[in-house]
Amino acid sequence: MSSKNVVNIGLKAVKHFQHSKSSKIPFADLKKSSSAYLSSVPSGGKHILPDLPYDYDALEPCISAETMTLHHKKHHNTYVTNLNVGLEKLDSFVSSGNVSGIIGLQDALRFNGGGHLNHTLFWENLCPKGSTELKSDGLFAKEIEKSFGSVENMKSQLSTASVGVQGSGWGWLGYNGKNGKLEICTRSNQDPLEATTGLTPIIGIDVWEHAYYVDYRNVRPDYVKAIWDVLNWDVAEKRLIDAKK
Ligand code: MN3
Repeated sequence: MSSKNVVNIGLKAVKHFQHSKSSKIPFADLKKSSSAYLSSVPSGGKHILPDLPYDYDALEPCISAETMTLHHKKHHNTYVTNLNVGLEKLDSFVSSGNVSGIIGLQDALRFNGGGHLNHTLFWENLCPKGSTELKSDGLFAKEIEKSFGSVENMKSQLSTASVGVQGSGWGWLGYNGKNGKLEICTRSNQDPLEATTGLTPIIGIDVWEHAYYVDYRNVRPDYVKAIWDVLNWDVAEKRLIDAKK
C-alpha cells in the first residue's frame, strides 16, 4: 500500500474522532487509528516533499515558475513539515497514553495530512500545455458523458463550483463507487476528498489564493479557466480506471 493510501486511512480516523468528540473514546480505538497514521510514515522516518513531475517553469504561461516554486517549496513543504511534527507528537502521546493529547492533535493532522495529500494529487493532475489530451473514444470521455452529458458540461460545472468555493479550499471531480458516477464536489481548507466524502479524487483544483495570486491577482475565474490548458488528462483517466477496479 502506498503511503498516500495509508495517510487516507489516518484521515478517515480523524473524521471518526470529529463525529464523536468526547473523551469517552476507548484508548484502544485511539491507539488503533493513531497507528494507521503512524504507519503512513515512510521507512526513512518522515514524510518528504515529493519532487514535481516537471520543471517549475513547465506550466508557463498558465502558471508561472514563481507560483510553482512558492507553492511547492514553501506551501506544500510546510504541510509536510507540520505533518511530521504532528506525527512525532502523536507517537509520544500514544506511548504515554495521553488521550486528550491525541484528541487535541486531530485538527492539525487533518489539516496538514490533507494538505500533503491534496498537493501531491494536484501536481500529478497538471502537465505542460498540450502534452496530453482527452481521448474522445476513451473510457474517461465516455464516463464524463454518462455523468454530465458532455465534456463541456463537466468542465463548466467543475469550474463554477471551484470558483464558488468561499475562502480557501478545493474543487474536485470525484468518482462515486456506489453509483458508478463522476461527481463534482468542493471541500474547505485542506479537507481531503476521499476521507470526508468517500469519493475517489480524479481531478482536483486548488483554489487557495496562494495557488494563483502572483499570476492572476484576485481573479480566480481566470486561473480556473487556465487550469484546463495544463490538465493532465492521462493521469485523470488512469485514476478513474484504478477507481473502477
Ligand atoms: Mn495549495
